Amino acid sequence: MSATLNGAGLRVCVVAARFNELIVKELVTGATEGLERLGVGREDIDVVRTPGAFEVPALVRRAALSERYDAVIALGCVIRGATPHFDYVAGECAKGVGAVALELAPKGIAVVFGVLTTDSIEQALERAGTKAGNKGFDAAMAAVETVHALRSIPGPGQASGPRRKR
Ligand code: INI
Repeated sequence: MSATLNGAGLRVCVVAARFNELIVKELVTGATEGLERLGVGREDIDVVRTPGAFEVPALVRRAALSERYDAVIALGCVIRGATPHFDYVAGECAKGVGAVALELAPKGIAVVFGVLTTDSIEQALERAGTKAGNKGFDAAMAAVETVHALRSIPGPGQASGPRRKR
């Protein structure tokens, strides 16, 4: 069965870090263009910025719990340096966004991860609209598809009970 990629009527929050802005601004553009291409209204897309990727999960959680959005897209760019900082920032960001995705799944709200974690700025550029597509655009596709996938399954208290064998 093909994926449902109709974004008409959905409200989406894009949470994007400002760190590595050269890259992240391309991800934000990719995400908003992707959402609009799927039918999400321009007025139904909000973009919220955070200082860095470490702060992204907190804003993602606030947006997801606000009851204003059907989907939240996390964007950022963490580039591996000579220090272990990379692992802490990238790890906390991925863990935090993942935790919110699971927390909000029962409510049918999609939370998707479009944060680049790369070894070099070249690799990041490749994934921000040059050689390897645009991870922000991909995240937009994933957000709309995931909203529909989540809502194709009844949430807690919505099912009519398990089918019984006759
Ligand atoms: N934030 C990023 O988004 N990307 C990075 O590559 C990065 N590095 O390399 O340090 C980064 N650091 C900032 C961090 O996300 C927080 O904003 C900061 O630690 C304040 O909490």
